[in-house]
Amino acid sequence: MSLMLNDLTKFSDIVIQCHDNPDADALASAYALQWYFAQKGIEARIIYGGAQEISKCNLVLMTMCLGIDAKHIKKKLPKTPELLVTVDCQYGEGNVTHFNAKNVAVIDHHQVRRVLPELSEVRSNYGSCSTLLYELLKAEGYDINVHPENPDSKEPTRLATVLYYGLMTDTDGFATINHPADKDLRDYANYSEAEYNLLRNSNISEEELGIAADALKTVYYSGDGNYAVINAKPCDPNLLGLISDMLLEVNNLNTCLVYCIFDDYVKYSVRSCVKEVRANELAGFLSEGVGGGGGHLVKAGGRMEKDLLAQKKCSYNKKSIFRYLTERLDNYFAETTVIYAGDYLEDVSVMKKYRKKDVEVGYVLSTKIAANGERLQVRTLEGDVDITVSNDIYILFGVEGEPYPVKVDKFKKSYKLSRKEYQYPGKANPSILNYSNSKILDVKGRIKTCIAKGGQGIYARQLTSRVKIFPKWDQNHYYLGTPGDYLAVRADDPYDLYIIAKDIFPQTYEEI
Ligand SMILES: [Mn+2]
Repeated sequence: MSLMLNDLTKFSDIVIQCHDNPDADALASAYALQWYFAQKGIEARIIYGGAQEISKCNLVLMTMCLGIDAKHIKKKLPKTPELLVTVDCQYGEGNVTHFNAKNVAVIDHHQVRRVLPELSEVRSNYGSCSTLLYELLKAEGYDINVHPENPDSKEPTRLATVLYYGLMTDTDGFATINHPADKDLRDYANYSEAEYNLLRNSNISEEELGIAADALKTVYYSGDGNYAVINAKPCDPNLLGLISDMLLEVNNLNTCLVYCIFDDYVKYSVRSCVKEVRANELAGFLSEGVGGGGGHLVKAGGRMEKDLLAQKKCSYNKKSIFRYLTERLDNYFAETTVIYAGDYLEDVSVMKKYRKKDVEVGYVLSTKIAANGERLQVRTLEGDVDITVSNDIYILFGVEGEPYPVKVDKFKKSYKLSRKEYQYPGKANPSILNYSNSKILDVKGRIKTCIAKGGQGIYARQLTSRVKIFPKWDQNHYYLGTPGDYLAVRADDPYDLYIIAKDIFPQTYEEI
């Protein structure tokens, strides 16, 4: 799965679809793709579905003043297009209204959540889809700063302005940028300052300013100082985000929630500025069983459905919803233990001792799969961990193929090598991302077999509440354990604590 824009030009009847309630990044990406097709003499239409027509002022401005012609389709497309390309979203997702198409392509920068069509390009660690369009255009030899009809002109281009604005809005005003491609677009785009400033300062309407002002007067601060909550009047999700951004600025406040109640659902926005609370994890926790939530480390959001709240005996009124959310937040903070490995000792005298079964697992030395010094993101079962490739770091693959980074001394102490050929248990490669090229590494063929030595064993106990462990090798990201998972302490190093997932533990360990 990967595509060049060129692959799409064999079609002539093309529709570009933004997600429902399009945001600036979706519109910008659609515009850039339409621009590309126009260079190839193909007229593509931009559409979006969903209940609502674009109403946010900056987006209206984008469509009116910058001439982005996006059609709101209320029912069906008049005719089935040969090709439908979703931008800033994936075909089949909940917020992407279904339209029939003979062929489908996906261009997106969110997490991959479903089987993608053959024609797909998803770069999940890009800050915006605009960045991806910039990269795809570059790959076709197009310079976003050049006017095709007047290559000598140094005037800013509309394309550069739109992409720059799309990136800005999706990265919290460039604050959350970390991918090099995002930085490239930010630094390279020759955007029109006049148009950009107008867009940037047309974020909310007078009415929305009023909603925000009213909302800010009704802050509830939790007694223990852990969080603050605001119930705003029904408003655009972007405004929710804006209110929560402002709320988080309060000193001594590290986590906050802003929500509004619609007829059938509650929409909320979560912010956190401390490493002990991942906003996306908290957003998911709040809606567990009643909806869904997610996002990024600092900014996240979600929704809770009215009918599912009813099943949890939460009446659908202001008071009950407020109580539901604050109880959930109180639980989250009260029942979560944060452990910083290195300065924490668990009382192992009350824990049972286990040894590793003679299970065969896989290993690879990190320098065999990437260049020395490169940064990798290893997606373990308990969270993403960043490592720097070196001869010191091995990656282990557990019984279900799940990757774990491990230091050389620990590896040599705990595992013996085997000549047996390794069979990776999963279908796709484990998720190990190389930051330098944003690609998932192809490691399956390079993994060798090793056998866990019983070693000194571990002490373990099953968790009854949430635990977050900052391991010794990554002080910025925690491993999350939820009830049922196991907290393990190495018998020969009481400072080495980690989490073992509940399904993995019985397969890998036996009591001694
Ligand atoms: Mn986006």
